[in-house]
Amino acid sequence: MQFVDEALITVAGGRGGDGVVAWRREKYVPKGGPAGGDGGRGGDVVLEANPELGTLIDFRFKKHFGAEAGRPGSTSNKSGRSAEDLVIPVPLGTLVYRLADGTPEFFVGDLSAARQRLRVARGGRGGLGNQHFATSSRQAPRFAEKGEPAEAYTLRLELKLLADCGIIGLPNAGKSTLLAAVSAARPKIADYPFTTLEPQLGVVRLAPEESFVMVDVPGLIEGAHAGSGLGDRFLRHVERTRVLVHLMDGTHDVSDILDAKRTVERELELWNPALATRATLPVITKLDLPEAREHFETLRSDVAGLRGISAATGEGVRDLLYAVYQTIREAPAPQLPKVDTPRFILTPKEPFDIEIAEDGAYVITGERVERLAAMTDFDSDEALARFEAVLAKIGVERRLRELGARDGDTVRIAGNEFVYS
Ligand SMILES: Nc1nc2c(ncn2[C@@H]2O[C@H](COP(=O)(O)OP(=O)(O)OP(=O)(O)O)[C@@H](O)[C@H]2O)c(=O)[nH]1
Ligand SMILES: [Mg+2]
Repeated sequence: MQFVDEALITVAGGRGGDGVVAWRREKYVPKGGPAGGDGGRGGDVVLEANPELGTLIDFRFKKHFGAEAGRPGSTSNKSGRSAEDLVIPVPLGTLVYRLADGTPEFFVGDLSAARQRLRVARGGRGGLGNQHFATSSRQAPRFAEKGEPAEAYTLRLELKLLADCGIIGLPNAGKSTLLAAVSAARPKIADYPFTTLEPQLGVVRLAPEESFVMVDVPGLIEGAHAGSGLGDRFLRHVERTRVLVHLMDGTHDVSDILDAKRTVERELELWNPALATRATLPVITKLDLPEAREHFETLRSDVAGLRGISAATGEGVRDLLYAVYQTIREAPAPQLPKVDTPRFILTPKEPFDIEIAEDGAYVITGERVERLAAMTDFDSDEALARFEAVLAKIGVERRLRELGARDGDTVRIAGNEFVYS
């Protein structure tokens, strides 16, 4: 069983609806003023944490998600309808990263609370209708703005599976042996301490609808909370469980067993005081060995709720699993450590860049100019004039001159070619 579930998906917001060119119609007025409505907003793509989902497996089959575009505006200054957001359910605990060629991935957010939402791609805003472009010198603008292109990203989703039950105890207590006996997990088992180096997950199935996830962590030793034996790396997995099974090696002397129990309890509490009150089932292991059975009989009167099991013969194991299952159903969900979800960060507006291509053309790139180009209807001379006016205003014109552009040179922006003049 995989510990981390992953998926790559693409998300695209909906493009904004186009603004339109229209004129007011009034009685006795041959042609009224501009009355073209604005386009509607394109939909955002939003992830929503759904506690009923357990894996990211659905994303193996559906990987591409696009929100609807906004509708174009219409006459009489009527705006187009905005599109609904596209809401994609993901399991609780999903981490979201954004990928981009050649740059490290960017952490977008963590969906750690039920129904929490995270916007992962913004829809485009609607283009403005011609009503907005009237000025005293241009009373009849015959152009409108096109809808804004939307954001589109490739995301990596990562799900850290949450275990319901943690198996804890000193090294060599028999934790991995128990996990292997009750699940399909195949952790390494050996007669020496620190056999297990990474947490191992297994799904325990009691009946078709009754299952839980168990995590077997490396043995806890004194100082684990401060990092000894890599304790700090796996104690956080234990932290998220609803019930703990505390295994004690029955072959040890009675006084050593009690010492071990206190050591483990202290380490848990030092790591997180909430663990001191977590439901815990104390269990003596290796009951098939005579000395273990003897120690178990002695300890029963001292340790409340003590159970005995043998993972080798299966004795007591079924009862233990049902007790674990019952406790999980009754236990409250553990308080997860709070993760601050960063607010959605918009792609920064970069200033434009001008490069001279091999054929001598000036190639202008940059989010703002490319967006402006995408929203301009180049079939309209007036729209083109406005486009040039904006370029001049943000300094593109001056920079071209500085670079030596002359009349007749080619200028390229986002796939459109212009003649410099
Ligand atoms: N006789 C007997 N031996 C057992 C039983 N459970 C575990 N063992 C043995 O105890 C030794 C340690 O078992 P593991 O399951 O590797 O112990 P662990 O707690 O996972 O150990 P670490 O990963 O090192 O912390 C192995 O030699 C097992 O075969 C049992 O029920 N009966
Ligand atoms: Mg182990």
